[in-house]
Amino acid sequence: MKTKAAILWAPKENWSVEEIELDPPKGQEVLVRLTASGMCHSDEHLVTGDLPVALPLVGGHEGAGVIEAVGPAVTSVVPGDHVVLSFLPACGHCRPCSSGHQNLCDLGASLMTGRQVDGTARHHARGQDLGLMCMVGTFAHHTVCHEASVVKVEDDVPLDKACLIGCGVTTGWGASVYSAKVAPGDAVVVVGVGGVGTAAVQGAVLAGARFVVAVDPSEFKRESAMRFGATHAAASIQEAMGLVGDITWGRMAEKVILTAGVVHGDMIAPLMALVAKGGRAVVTGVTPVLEMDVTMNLADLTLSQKELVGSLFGAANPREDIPRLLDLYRAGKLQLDEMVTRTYPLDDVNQGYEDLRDNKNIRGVLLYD
Ligand code: CXF
Ligand code: ZN
Repeated sequence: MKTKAAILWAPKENWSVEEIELDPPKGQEVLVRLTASGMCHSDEHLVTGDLPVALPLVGGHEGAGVIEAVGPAVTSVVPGDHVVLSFLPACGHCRPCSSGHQNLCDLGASLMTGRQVDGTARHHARGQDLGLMCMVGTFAHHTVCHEASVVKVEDDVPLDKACLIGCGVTTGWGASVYSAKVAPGDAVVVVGVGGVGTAAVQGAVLAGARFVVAVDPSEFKRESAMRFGATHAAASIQEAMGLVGDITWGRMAEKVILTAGVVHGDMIAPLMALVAKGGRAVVTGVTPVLEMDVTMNLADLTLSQKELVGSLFGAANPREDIPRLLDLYRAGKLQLDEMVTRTYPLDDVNQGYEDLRDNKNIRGVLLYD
């Protein structure tokens, strides 16, 4: 069939919205008619080259839609099912999946190849095979992906909001709740309050933090974070240092979460200075893959018994946590509607990323109809 998709043909170029050829789903694959896709910063990293992947590729990895057809070996969904596309697959059978770490599913090995699990492509344009961002490619009206990448949700869930759970919201909320293990009474600092950071703020609030300090150079994002429950805001880590010292009587923050758009090794030393004795810093965010150096004071790590941990997709289990977060949304305990700053048709994907670069959006969402 033919459909429309946003393709990145070469680094540093704009997304090209064009008609593509889409093959039918094979084996365990599904055809999804997409309703919406969040515009995560990680797709911008493809453009800047911070995430080196094989091009050309269909962008987007934070989508939701309706199953239109399934391959002969699919068992978990049927046509008509509403689904959220998870940026990480969860097969449910491999060792990580079956031990409660679905975010580390072995099928994730194909994440950066841009190919289907069997190594081939279903998407084609200009006579070439196309890869898929995170094995899903949600900047398109339709896609074909593995059933491990879709999680069935209830029919009444608004898919134009549910799409955010496929990456950013789960990444941030889980960074607070699962990776940082924010506990009642903790002082928490969230560095970077775009989409992921805003979800981290919400997770910290729900977990009972007494203070949540939002750090971001953008005034718009700092003000926005206060509406999502942050108690204080600072424009830089340096500024946060004095503030956190004041409000914790010098103890500093039990939990610090770094969700900057691009994470560099020289951010770690100042980050660790915000952490209290016995506290924990969580790093989630894209880091240029060739960067090897991290600046930090090892004596502070041991003598103050601090922890520094990485977090992928908020250490969440997509099959359990995507429905859990939607339940919280329906119960009014997770704000998703308010996270969507602007919506765009697929044709305006480049405008959406310009707005992201200009710090105008907490989340931009592409809407398809
Ligand atoms: C990223 C993490 C690194 C690989 C691409 C996707 N996560 C979400 O945006
Ligand atoms: Zn993402």
